[in-house]
Amino acid sequence: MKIGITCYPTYGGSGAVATELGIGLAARGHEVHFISYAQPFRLSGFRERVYFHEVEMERYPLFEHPHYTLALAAAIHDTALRESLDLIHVHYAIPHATSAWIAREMLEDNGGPPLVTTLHGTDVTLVGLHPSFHPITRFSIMRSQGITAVSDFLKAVTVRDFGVPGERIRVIPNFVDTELFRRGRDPCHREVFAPAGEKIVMHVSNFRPVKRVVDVIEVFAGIRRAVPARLVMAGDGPDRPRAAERARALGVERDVVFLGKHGAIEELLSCADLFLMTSDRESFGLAALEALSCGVPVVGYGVGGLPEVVPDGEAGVLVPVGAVEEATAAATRLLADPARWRRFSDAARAVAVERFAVPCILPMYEAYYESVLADGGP
Ligand code: GMT
Repeated sequence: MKIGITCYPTYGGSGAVATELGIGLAARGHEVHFISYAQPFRLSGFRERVYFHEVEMERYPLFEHPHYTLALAAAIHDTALRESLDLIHVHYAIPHATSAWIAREMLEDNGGPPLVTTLHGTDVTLVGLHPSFHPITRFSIMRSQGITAVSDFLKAVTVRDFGVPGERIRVIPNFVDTELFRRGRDPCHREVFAPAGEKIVMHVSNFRPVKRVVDVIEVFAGIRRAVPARLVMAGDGPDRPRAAERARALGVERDVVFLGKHGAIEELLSCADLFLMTSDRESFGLAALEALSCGVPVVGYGVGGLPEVVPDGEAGVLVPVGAVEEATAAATRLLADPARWRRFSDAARAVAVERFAVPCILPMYEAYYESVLADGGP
């Protein structure tokens, strides 16, 4: 199959999943064409059957705001024609599903390759809900020949808030490369982050308000009072200064490392002892899954699709949003009890390998593509 994939190329779960999917499909013999404004951050090195098409943005003084949605539509249209794509798969509805719809309309008699839209999270739970975006988001989702959601939670929200019939949405969970994300990798940076044998607590995100990174700092400060530990904060975004300020106010700034954006998260997760995810909404929680795959138990808020990923009380502990003290107690108990930690760590790895590994999920996408190609959808 020749598949066009559009995603955000920047640091974030939807771009990571789209890229890993493309790489995995190419490894299974498909031809994959990424179409975006920059090379996706996890797409490095040469890979057979993988191509990247950069969206050209013409600058013109009249355009105070560049027309990315149109430029992307033109690029999808052009790639579909030149490469004879069989299928277009866009990740994150806004504006990708709209651009792809325009591209299909431009193709003769609307007979372009079918469009599959994967809903990831705030395209449905936040941005898409805004009154100015809701109608066009709904329209673009409904005009897709295939619709997937990354969790049962996200499917239910899409049905409830957008009126999309449930039978039109297929849940295909995110996945993880369990060979890459595993414990005991070399290099392992434990010595660098925890030279005195401290426990390593980690958080990875884009530091947007939904991630509540200040809560991460507060939980860590509580852990730090009971267990020698260091916190590694990977990623960047608008709330980083607030998190740094909170760390200073709580007197733990010397034990918190702000790494900024990092391209090889697996090298860090492979030697972490605990992962914190304190988002107030999370349709899936890919970073948590990557932690589980490295045998790292997750403590976080039990919102959205996260409970579908992290079995509460087995591979992690999930508490209500804002329950900083409960999260602190759960995290401290895990880090202070080696036998309990080992049980949780083994369970974490098992969840990733048995339910979310590439061989479990990739064939679901292939089968779904086949069904969309066969009859325009399941
Ligand atoms: O929706 C977003 O906020 C962005 C998106 C991303 O690109 O990082 O995150 C969403 O998609 C990820 C991949 O499917 C999920 O793991 C995240 O849970 C989800 N984010 C939210 O729901 C807040």
